[in-house]
Amino acid sequence: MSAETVTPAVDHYEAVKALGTSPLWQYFGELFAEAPKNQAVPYVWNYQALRPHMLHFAGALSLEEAERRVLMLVNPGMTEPPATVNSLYAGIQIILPGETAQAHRHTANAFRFIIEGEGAYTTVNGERVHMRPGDLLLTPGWHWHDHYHEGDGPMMWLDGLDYPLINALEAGFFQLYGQRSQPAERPDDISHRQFIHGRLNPLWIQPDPVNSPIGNYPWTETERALASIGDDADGSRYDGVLLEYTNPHTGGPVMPTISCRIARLRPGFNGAAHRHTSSTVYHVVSGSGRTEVDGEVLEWGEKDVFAIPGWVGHRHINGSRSDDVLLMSYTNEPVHRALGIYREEHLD
Ligand code: 1HN
Repeated sequence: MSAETVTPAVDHYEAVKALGTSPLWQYFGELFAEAPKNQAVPYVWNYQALRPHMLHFAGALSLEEAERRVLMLVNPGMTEPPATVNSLYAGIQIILPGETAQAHRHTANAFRFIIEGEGAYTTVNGERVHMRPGDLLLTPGWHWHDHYHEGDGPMMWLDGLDYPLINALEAGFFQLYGQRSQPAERPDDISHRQFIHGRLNPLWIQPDPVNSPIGNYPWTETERALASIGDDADGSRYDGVLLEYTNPHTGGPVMPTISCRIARLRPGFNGAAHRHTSSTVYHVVSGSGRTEVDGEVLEWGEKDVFAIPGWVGHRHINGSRSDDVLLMSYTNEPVHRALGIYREEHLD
């Protein structure tokens, strides 16, 4: 036997790990998948099942105890942190007569789509914006907002926010106003009244570079637009008569990260199937139908919310012979387009 000393084998994997590195070849397939592998799954939230619990919490929890009385619509594939689809969140909020949801602001962009009740308003940067069912209200990032209900009966709406994206970008800030309500400093509903949706714009308003200046897109105008198109338009073979709520200054989406839309699926509409990288949350304003997604069928009815994650093939169907389906939706498509990563594929 020689007296040679045996040099212990160096574990290069351990050594490079201790040096703050990682071999790319062990991660390559995961980091560079052939196509996106989304965490979110297609899912339907049943409004009629949730409603009694919303009413329960309205009685059980005051707005002094909860910043906002909201049930988050959490995608089973995206529980930590909770999100509804990849970059977007949805929740159902309830407020009772006489209550104030205190004034605050955050860098996340938000909108509300009113589901039921009347007589509440949101004050957004000093403007009182009144809510009626079907209205779309905007609270773009860093705008002060508080809600007050001066009507009768509970008021419920869908909240949509982009906080999953804003937090992923580490750009989340939040601030309380310091008083529960902001003073009304501008005439009520003025932002809606002084814009006729991009066709007549007040020239004294300095455009905000990214956000629509309109506080409320009232349902009466949305209905009028759909009625004016009537049955004469071709519509999209995927989404029927699909309209985008626009920023009157740019013609683009209402906020930089969220495009809000309304679609009419005529009786018997049988959409073509496609998939796209952007993710979408839908709210059924009226009617009922189904969405076929890769190997699965989502059945949805009035006031339900459903999620279609990115790159999931889907087809919308209105099985009714007599009734329209009206679908409000919001999507992160503007983010994908701005970054040059939007892709869409026809299936069938
Ligand atoms: C928020 O500020 C509201 O202002 C609703 O009504 C839902 C969800 C997450 C973060 C902030 C509101 C919210 C929210």
